[in-house]
Amino acid sequence: MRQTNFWRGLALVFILLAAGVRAGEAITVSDAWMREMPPVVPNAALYMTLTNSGAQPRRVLALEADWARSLEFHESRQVDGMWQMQALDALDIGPGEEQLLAPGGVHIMVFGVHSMPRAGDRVSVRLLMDQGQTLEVEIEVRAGADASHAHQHH
Ligand SMILES: [Cu+2]
Repeated sequence: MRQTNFWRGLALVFILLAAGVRAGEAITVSDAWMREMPPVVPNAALYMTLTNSGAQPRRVLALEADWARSLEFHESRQVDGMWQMQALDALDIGPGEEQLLAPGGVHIMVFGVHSMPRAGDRVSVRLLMDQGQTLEVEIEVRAGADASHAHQHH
């Protein structure tokens, strides 16, 4: 009887571990990109789509990249005809929801770029998740000096 309980307990542990792994994989990232900026510009903006296919709300707590000093979630908003950006503490993605990070809306701001990536490069950023996981995301660098969203107000 004691043996049976032991094995049952062990089986439960494995089920919980498997559930934990699944929860960590519930967030997927697609279409991650940034626009190449002139080398003199120290900042850049990243865009991507985050999908939560799990049953739990998830949160991205922080962001890291080896090629920049710091990263933050930002939200662009038009207030009285002027574009303003506000830093967000974290990014929430509800169960079954999609968060579209795109120009003119929520985006990831990159500060203190050590060396501006060039069009065609691939760089990576790390998303630090609420349950301690880290999601490594590959960013495609696209050409085009679109000065309209050059974040010169930083
Ligand atoms: Cu910004």
